[in-house]
Amino acid sequence: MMGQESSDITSRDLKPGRERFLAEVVSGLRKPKKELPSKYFYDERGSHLFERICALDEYYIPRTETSIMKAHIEDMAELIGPHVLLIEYGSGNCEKVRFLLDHLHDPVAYVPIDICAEQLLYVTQELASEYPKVEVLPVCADYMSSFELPVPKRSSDRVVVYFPGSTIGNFDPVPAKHFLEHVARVCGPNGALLIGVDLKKDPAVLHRAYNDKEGVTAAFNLNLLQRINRELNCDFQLEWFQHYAFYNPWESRIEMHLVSQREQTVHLNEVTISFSRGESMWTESSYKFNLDEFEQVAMAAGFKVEQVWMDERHWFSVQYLVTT
Ligand code: AVI
Repeated sequence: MMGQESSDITSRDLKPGRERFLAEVVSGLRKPKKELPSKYFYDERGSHLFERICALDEYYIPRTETSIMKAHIEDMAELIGPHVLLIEYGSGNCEKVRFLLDHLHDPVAYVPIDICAEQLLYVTQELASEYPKVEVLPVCADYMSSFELPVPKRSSDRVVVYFPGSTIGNFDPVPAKHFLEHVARVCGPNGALLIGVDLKKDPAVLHRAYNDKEGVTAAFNLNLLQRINRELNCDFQLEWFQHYAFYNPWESRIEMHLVSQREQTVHLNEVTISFSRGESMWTESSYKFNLDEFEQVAMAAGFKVEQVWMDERHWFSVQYLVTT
């Protein structure tokens, strides 16, 4: 079978530029409680490290989500229906969507949206030749910003957004609501969202998942500083910062930090930032939900929860939401 030529793929590069990256980093480091934006984890090395995290024994999310998808894919495909335009936010290596595409009924087009341009282009070219009947229209963007969706050649019956992996947990509550409102608008009146949502569980399980023995999560966290050094002309000394992740049960979230091991100063272009010993930069939150809490969030954003599938231990859920 002939695949689509790579030149057929319209990749729209709308990712944030260097100026915005610098502005976000400087403003985060000037806050009384320093923070760095987690969306910048995913440069080429960060994306590879994240793939390694996904293969770790301790990091239960991909395994559990896949088992739920395998057990219920026929029901999911039935609910989604034929001739859909499928959009995936944060498509990464596009591994998970293959399984969905294999079971959907004649999907019209697939729009992967990701911030990592290198990976997006390479992966979607492969995907386009594997699925010659599905028009693949990649968009390189920070998905919190608004952008125009590409229009497929064939018309679709409905727009369905796929958002696996519980990436929704990486948003704070207000941005999470805004993001889901944005998704509801993109889906339109007859639209739907198939979303992975990580659930509350024994904090010891959560702690292990973000503090793996091999130190891959630590390397992923520290890679953010390496990226800032390289792209923003900065001089973070990586050996003077330590990965620190813990579950905060009052806020229902894993917090990832990088903690300064000594008093030090760091230079970012003309800006100087001082750190005291033990001072932290907050790099990521990963919220965990119970079903009622997530339903409230979904309803506030204009969705109705139509179906929830879970694993036996109730560690993770895949949910099918429709626009109201
Ligand atoms: C992408 N996201 C859902 C991951 C999570 O579990 O919050 C990112 C991650 N950070 C550390 N390990 C994995």
